[in-house]
Amino acid sequence: MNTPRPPLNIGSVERDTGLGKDTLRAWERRYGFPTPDRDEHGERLYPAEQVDRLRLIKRLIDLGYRPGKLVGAGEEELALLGAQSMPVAATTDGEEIAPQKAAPLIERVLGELREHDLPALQQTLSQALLREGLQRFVIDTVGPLNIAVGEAWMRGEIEVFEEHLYTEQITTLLRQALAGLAPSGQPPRVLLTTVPDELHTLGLLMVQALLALEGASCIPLGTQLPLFDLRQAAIAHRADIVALSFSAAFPTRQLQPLVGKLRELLPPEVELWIGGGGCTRLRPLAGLRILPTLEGALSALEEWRQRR
Ligand code: B12
Repeated sequence: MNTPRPPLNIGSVERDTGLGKDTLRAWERRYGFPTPDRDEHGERLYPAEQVDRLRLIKRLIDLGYRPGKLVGAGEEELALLGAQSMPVAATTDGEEIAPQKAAPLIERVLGELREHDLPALQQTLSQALLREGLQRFVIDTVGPLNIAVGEAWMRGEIEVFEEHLYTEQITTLLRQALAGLAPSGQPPRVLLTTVPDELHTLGLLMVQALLALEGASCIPLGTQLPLFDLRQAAIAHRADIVALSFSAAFPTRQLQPLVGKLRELLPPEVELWIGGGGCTRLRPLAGLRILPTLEGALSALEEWRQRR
């Protein structure tokens, strides 16, 4: 059974939903939603259900809906728009797979997470990896699973600790698979990391698995590497490519200036590849390759090899 979720203050709601404090206050005045409670100091406290609704509204705004229409929409209308906008993943051959094709496995994994059945979860995931092979597992299974786990968390159907357990299991499994691949020593040399404030690691690990399988030499540097250290690392490792992941949670305001600054810092011959849910908000820039999908990383690798 789910335990009651605590209310959040305005700063936490801003971080969680990506909606700025000014926007939250303006909507309250203009549309009469959200309707936060107040703590003993008079500060706003947002009930978890309102935060769920705000998260959904933000996602729909990112998809191009107008705030005014969404904030005032009824529960049913919003739920319908939300269901219609559920992300759909694609297989390597472009066929849609989520939620239909991956659905039984997704249901099983979510069930095992909710039941806290770790051995069963480990078995389900490692069997899927062995059955499908690393490339298809990463693209066809882990991709849709991430989305489903994220959606379940957003709807309050799984707890934060259950989401963490999922991430740890996938991380362990992908690291084990990577450890089994002999280092190729072949170009390109790809340095993988995230910038400060970007905590999501799975995207990087997924890309690493795909590139390593194709014989690229991957240099994983974990998350949150400051930009100057990134430049130093690229030079020290003689990287051909710096590959970064930005999740959809990364603040839009920071994205473009930060990427521009990094591009200036990196030696011009080092390619900059950026992927993840956040990268679709980036504007094109000379010397920058925007790769919203995992398949994009495979094509970009092939092109890099043809160019050299
Ligand atoms: C696990 C998880 C976490 C974990 C991460 C732990 C870890 N070690 O990674 C923790 C708990 C830390 C976390 C925190 C947060 N999270 Co989170 N998280 C997730 C979850 C469930 C899945 C994993 C993930 O890493 N996804 C990111 C990658 C794998 O997916 P992607 O960005 O879409 O990228 C795809 C491709 O673009 C490609 N790709 C990714 N990187 C790259 C790089 C290259 C070079 C290439 C070629 C391709 C590529 O790979 C993916 C293919 O599937 C996602 C759900 C989801 N849909 O992914 C939410 C999700 C990303 N998180 C979300 C949110 C809101 C947050 C928080 C703000 C929540 C909070 N209250 O604090 C914080 C932000 C933390 C921060 N500062 O970064 C939202 C973002 C929504 C939005 N529009 O803003 C999501 C989408 C969940 C949701 N449905 O609402 N999260």
